[in-house]
Amino acid sequence: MTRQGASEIRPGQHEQASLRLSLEPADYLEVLAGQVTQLYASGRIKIEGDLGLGLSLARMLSTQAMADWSPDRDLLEEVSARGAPLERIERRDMPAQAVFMKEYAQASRPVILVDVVKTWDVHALSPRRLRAEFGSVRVVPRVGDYVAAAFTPHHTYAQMSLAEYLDMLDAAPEQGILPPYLGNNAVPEGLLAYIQYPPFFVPRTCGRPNMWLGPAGTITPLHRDLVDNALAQVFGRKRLMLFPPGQSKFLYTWSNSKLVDGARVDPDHPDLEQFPLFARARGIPCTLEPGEMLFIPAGWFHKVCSLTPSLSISFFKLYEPPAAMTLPAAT
Ligand SMILES: O=C(O)CCC(=O)C(=O)O
Repeated sequence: MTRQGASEIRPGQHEQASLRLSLEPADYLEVLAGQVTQLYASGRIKIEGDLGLGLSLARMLSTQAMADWSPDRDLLEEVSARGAPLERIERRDMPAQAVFMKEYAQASRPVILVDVVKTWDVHALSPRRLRAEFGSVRVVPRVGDYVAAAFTPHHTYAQMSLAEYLDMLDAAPEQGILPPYLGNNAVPEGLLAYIQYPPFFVPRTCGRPNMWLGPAGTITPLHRDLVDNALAQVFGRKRLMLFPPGQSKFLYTWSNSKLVDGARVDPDHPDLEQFPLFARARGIPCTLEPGEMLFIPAGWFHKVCSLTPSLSISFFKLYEPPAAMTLPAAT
């Protein structure tokens, strides 16, 4: 790969390569299955050169391989605008599958399910048990200004054991300083036994679940995934602000990815001079409590802030188009 010039893929080595990724051929399938951070942390992918760029390139390969369909942003925006505008996110037990599909997934309506995570062995995922059973697992938390770097290859990462990371979990948040965040890391193999896929996703249509572990004060800035997504709160609390897909015109979106759009405006501190249309946006706040699972339909914008030390697990339905895209467009 080279920094300048038209892109060209050829076998062999570029004499001015700015980045080199090496891995065993057998691990390539693991990359395609989304195991990038884990492979890197365990030394199975070697990255010479810019780490942020290397990890993001490897992730891009996997996204490309998984989603062999293309998101239709207009359709997602149109479908979500069909019902009455949501005032708040409903909380309820998981309904029958057919009801979930019709009233939430196909209707592009987020919902908080209060009974789904209750069937997990959440004690096995407590900081104490994580340290005891998985403390030696190598992890690569985001550090620095990962909010500014979000959805770009410019992330910086630290490398440590999970036990070392857990030592930081109870640190009090410091004003204006982002704590290191173990965000969007594939759930380590041994931990999968304690996690259950949401009842409304067929597991083979999802990528590997990702974990989001961090102290109070972590932030994932406003963005949307163009895939159906479920966020399960294992411990701790998170505050979210959601915006329906149809409000993309007020949020100053940008994208360098097939499946994620960033938003340049920060809903908690909007700069209305720079982003005047944001004054017309209507966000829906909600707080995710331990044991709750939020279904985020494809295309819904969300900003996520942890209020306490927190562990969430996310499930992205990557291998199939969003449910809301399976309905015929309104005539
Ligand atoms: O929990 C977080 O910090 C972000 C989660 C998220 O953005 C997602 O699941 O799509």
